[in-house]
Amino acid sequence: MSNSTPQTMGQQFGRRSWAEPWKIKMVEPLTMVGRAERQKALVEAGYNTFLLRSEEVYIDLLTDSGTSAMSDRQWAGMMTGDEAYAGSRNYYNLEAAIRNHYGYRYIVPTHQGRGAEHLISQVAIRRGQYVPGNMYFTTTRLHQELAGGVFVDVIVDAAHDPADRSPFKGDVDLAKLERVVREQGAANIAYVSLAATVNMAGGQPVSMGNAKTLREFCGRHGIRLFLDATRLVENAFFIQEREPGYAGKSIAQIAREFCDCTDGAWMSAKKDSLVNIGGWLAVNDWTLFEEIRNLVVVYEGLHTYGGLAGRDMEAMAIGIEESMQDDHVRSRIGQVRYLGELLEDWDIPMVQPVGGHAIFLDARAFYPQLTQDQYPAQTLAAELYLDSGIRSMERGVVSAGRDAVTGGHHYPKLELTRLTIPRRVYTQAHMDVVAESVKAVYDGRAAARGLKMVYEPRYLRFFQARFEPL
Ligand code: P71
Repeated sequence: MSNSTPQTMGQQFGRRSWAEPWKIKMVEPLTMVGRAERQKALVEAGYNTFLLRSEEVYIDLLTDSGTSAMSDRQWAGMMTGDEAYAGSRNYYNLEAAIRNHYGYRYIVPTHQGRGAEHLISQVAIRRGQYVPGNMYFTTTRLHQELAGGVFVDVIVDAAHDPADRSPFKGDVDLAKLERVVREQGAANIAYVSLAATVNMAGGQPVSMGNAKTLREFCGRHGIRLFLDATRLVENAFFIQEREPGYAGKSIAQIAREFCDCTDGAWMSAKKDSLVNIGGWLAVNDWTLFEEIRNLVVVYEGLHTYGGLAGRDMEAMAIGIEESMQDDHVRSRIGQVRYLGELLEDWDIPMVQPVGGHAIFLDARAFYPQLTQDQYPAQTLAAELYLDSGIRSMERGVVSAGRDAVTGGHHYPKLELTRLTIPRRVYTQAHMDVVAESVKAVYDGRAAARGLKMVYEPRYLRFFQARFEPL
């Protein structure tokens, strides 16, 4: 949307009032269960919110992944699905939307983000190579490790401190990156893995300045720079808001400028792109693309569908267009901030500044009586569910998993419980309910005892691990 388009009534008339740029056409009833049933459900789920049935949940803030509401245009697009095995017209629409908005030359669809992570890791990492990145993400790091890579965190220190209010806590620390390159040699760096925004840091953005510096640095050393574009649209909003020189540019212009600093990207379209399933991998280099296109048929499907139905690709193509509209992004991040402001008024400890997709409660500050071996963030997620049926997600020591070499726990500095806001799904009144429940759990914090893990799966343990109260 161009900047000359009138956006909100507030912007037209200088009024304070503000509202979502959509109205609701179809509703889905919520289910609410009583406290005794919640207690029972929690025990049956092994105190793991991933193991609850969604019918036992009142307000579902587990994730913003695949949980957004599609628009009427997207649903109409679903009906135009061309379910051909090869060369579906919806694939070409998707390719055009990605080329237009993200700017990459060669594209394969994948069933979701981790399908794309698998492919890029297999084609771009040689066993023993290093992969520096701006903080780990669970599935991203696992695929890098399964391909024989060694992930190295090179994010700025501020990212590890929930109270630090720096505007771009997703930035790569160039001194850290330089050190890895110097010590290991450029030939032993598979690529730089840049996520925008940084999920595990609290949805924190990367500045355009940092992306341009990385472009220059990687170019100089002959290292490729790949982007995790999963929440790039939200990153673009923060650049527009916070970085000098970008206030007059649209989200779409900023997103494109950011991608132009990189050699390719993987995407979980289940976030920014407003679909319930889908992803893609895109690169500019033809030789690399040939390898990707060859591998995609082994793991996902033919290179013109990559595990998706034609209708899914159409919904994604339309979702990409909608996701880039300034009004939409402002409304989406505005809702997250609204919840953040309610909690801040009550001095609830959380990651600051509030990021793009979620509130990240600081479970260490909630429960100073618990060590990380007693799983404070997992405990907080369980307490929130018990209080009000709100489902959140642990993002602490359970998510961090074990060291691939020593087998010991990773102990991340950040021990967080994430309240993730789906796009276009809940109203401001739901946010009020959430805030009051968080406040009630905070008021009862002294009674928390923590949990012990009684079952631990080998990969991505947080999904299926089971716990019991201490
Ligand atoms: C989120 C998810 C979904 C998820 C994944 C793992 C554990 C728990 C929940 C997925 C992402 C992501 C980024 C930055 C790649 C993926 C994988 N996030 N990069 O936050 O946030 O995409 O789920 O489509 O495979 O709840 P995928």
